Amino acid sequence: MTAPQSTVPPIALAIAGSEASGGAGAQTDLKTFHQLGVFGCTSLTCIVAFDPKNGWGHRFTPVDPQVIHDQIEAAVAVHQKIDAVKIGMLGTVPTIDTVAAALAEYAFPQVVVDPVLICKGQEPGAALDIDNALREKVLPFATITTPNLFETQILAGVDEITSVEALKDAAKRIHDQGVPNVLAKAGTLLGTGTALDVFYDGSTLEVLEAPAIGEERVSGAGCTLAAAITAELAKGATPLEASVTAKNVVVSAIEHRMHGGAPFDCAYQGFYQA
Ligand code: PXL
Repeated sequence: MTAPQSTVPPIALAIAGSEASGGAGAQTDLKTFHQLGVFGCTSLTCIVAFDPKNGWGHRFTPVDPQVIHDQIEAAVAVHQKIDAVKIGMLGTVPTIDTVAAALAEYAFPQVVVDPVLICKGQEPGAALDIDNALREKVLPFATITTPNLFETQILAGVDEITSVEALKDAAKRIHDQGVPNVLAKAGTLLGTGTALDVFYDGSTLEVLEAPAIGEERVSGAGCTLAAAITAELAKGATPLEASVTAKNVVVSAIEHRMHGGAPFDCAYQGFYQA
């Protein structure tokens, strides 16, 4: 018996870290891809396990760079065609070098770079090296990057951003470094009463706003946003269309967040409906 012919979904690859609770990282990426009708595959860059006995710090274990490359090679070889790639947490300079080399080797058509600069539990001394390596080696491959407010300041090289105008200026500065599309995310941090992000593609500058839901940070919101953009790009949306849809996905994922024993909640994508 032959398998029924069905519509073949687009395919997205997350090059990202595992976060064991399933609230963030590659687990979030896969759930978001699936919810949006996209087949997900992964290359894990590191394993993060929160430490409940030590302030929920991040126990961080990098994956061997060769193994990261092997996973990308395997995903490409199996599927032949990857429609879009999401880059999440990389975490070390050797990982950044390996991923940058793979991006050059495979020339993926769409690359979403979520510039996760450093996570709790890593050596603060490594942060600057990681920032610089990410900017110099991975950002040049980005179709779009999705920095949060802190990452926007670092990538744009500006002082603290406290206004929408300053956020727009920072998004332009990142674009001017050669990134075609920038979604600079302030979330609720500019005190607008909304979750506010700025999209810039060199000509269109859009302020995207969504209702702010609660004051608490929700783990996985940033991962969900970037993964949803990746899925929408894989389906053929423009970067602006993908960003608008992705914000709606995040609103739903925060509305349906999971409460547990940690001092933060986890985004859940499973109730999103287009
Ligand atoms: O949300 C940022 C993030 C991305 N990737 C991994 C993480 C986290 C935050 O905890 O653990 C693997």
